[in-house]
Parts: sequence; C-alpha cells; structure tokens
Amino acid sequence: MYNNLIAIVAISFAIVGSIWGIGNLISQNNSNNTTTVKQTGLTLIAQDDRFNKTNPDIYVKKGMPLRINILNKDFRRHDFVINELNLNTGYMSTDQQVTLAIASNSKGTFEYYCSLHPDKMRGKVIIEN
Ligand SMILES: [Cu+2]
Repeated sequence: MYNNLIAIVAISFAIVGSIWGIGNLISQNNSNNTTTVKQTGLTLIAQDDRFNKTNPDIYVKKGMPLRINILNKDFRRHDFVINELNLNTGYMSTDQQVTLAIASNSKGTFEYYCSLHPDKMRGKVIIEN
C-alpha cells in the first residue's frame, strides 16, 4: 500500500515535469513568434515644414515592416510619400494622422518627402539587413 503511494507520487512528478517541459517549449515558440510583432513603431510629426524637426533618416530592417504614424501639426496640408515603396498618405489636414508601414524585402535607400514642400520636407529611408 505504502509502495503504491510512492509509485503514484513518483508518476505524478513525472507527469507534472513533462507538462512543465512541454509548457516551456510552447512558450519559447510563442516568444519567437512575437518577435515579428515586436518591431517598434515610429511617429513622424509634420510641423514647421519639417518631419520631426530634422527630417531624420529612418532605418528599417529588411523583411520587417516598420509601422509609422504620421501626424500633421501644421495649419496647412502635408503628405508623406515614398515613390519606390508605393507609399502615399494623401493630403493630411491639421491634426490629421495616418498610419502606414514601411516594408521591403530588399535592401536599399529611398527618399521620403512631402509632395507639397519637397524642398524642405525630405529625408532618407534605409532598408538594411
Ligand atoms: Cu508639406
């Protein structure tokens, strides 16, 4: 009787152990899957005829879409265009925002710009490995 109890306890430990092991495997897989979702977003504010004051270079990993939120804080219209990636927000009025994703499967350097003020509002998008 006592031996049986010990056997049952041992089996229970074995079952719990394997469930724990399987659970770890599954959660590892989950964390791997979420890495594609983890890519952080970026906000570009159009204000005083610049994007984020300095028209910063935007770095994007190849094959990993980068979500970009563009917000117009000026009292005139702006847009955000990248010809090579077929991105165009259309004209945005004051306080309007548009979310899009910069995504490419190949490396390259492209220009983003505002088609209404291309001389002032212009920067680079670098798609890298
Ligand atoms: Cu503009």
